[in-house]
Amino acid sequence: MQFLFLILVLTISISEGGKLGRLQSVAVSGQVKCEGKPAVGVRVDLMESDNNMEESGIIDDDDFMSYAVTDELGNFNMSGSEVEISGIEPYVNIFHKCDDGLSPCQRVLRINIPKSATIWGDTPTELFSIGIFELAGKVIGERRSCAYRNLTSTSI
Ligand SMILES: [Ca+2]
Ligand SMILES: [Ca+2]
Repeated sequence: MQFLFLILVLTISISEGGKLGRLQSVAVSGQVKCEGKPAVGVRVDLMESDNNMEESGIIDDDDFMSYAVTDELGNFNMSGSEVEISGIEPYVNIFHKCDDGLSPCQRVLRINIPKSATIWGDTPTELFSIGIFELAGKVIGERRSCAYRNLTSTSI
């Protein structure tokens, strides 16, 4: 009987997008500034970590869920979902050139989103806000990336 139950659970789980686990989702918003002015045209990726203690790609590539580009006020707002057995661990990567001079590529600022902001299912019921974030100051552990360097000309 327990075995049959297990088969049933696995069948239901696998049917959701071909990945093992259950669909979960998250919604996030925020406003980014550069030296007090709205940071316009900044790319923000909503990711799901599969490398809790390491950089993405060491164990497995983190999952890309969604992205947004900040509007004329520096605001972004997006939601995303991912199938996973355990709870999802969402974060945003903000790719920007604020206070970066002529350095190649872009600064990448990572902000983790708390698990309390995630929900089972495909429709987030609450919006997690990172608030207003000033990009100029360096944050310990920030990286650089050339993934979206073509956006640089239209970004700050
Ligand atoms: Ca994960
Ligand atoms: Ca994952």
